[in-house]
Amino acid sequence: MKKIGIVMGSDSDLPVVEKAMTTLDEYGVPYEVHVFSAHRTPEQAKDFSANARKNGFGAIIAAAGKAAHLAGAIAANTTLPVVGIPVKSSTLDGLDALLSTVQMPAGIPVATVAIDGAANAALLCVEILAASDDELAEKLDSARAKAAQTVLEKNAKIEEKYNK
Ligand code: RP5
Repeated sequence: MKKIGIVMGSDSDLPVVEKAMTTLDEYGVPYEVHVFSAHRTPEQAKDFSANARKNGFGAIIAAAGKAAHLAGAIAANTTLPVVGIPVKSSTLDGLDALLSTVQMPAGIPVATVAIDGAANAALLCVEILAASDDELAEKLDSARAKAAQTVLEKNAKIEEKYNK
């Protein structure tokens, strides 16, 4: 199975990024984690993304806050799918990172999830791999069915309590 690359702009992003790791663990998807900054260590960020395909990666998650150009900088050097996580690490509550990550000009896509949306970033990567992996697709289907069942049970309790 291909690996997922997880890149964050600073170790201060780790508490958010950890949710992506635990989600990938749940699906048995291998990953590597790195701190590469688009502005502090741009050469390392470039080397990683430029060599990611030949190094066995299938998609890359890039998490950054503030003027968050990491996901775009990673995407500039690879045609692997790049999923951006805008991190809430500023006085602007992550809106700065959201706009910086989501507003990529045409030609260099970054699939941007919600502010701090690390679980969905990981799930999107699992779905990307599952496009050519039936076993992984079955795991996704079964997780969706389980989540639906949970909501149905909650609904039943609420209906029983309030609908006389
Ligand atoms: C961004 O600046 C990082 O992704 C982080 O979210 C933010 C703050 O970084 P630190 O100053 O905490 O290293 O580059």
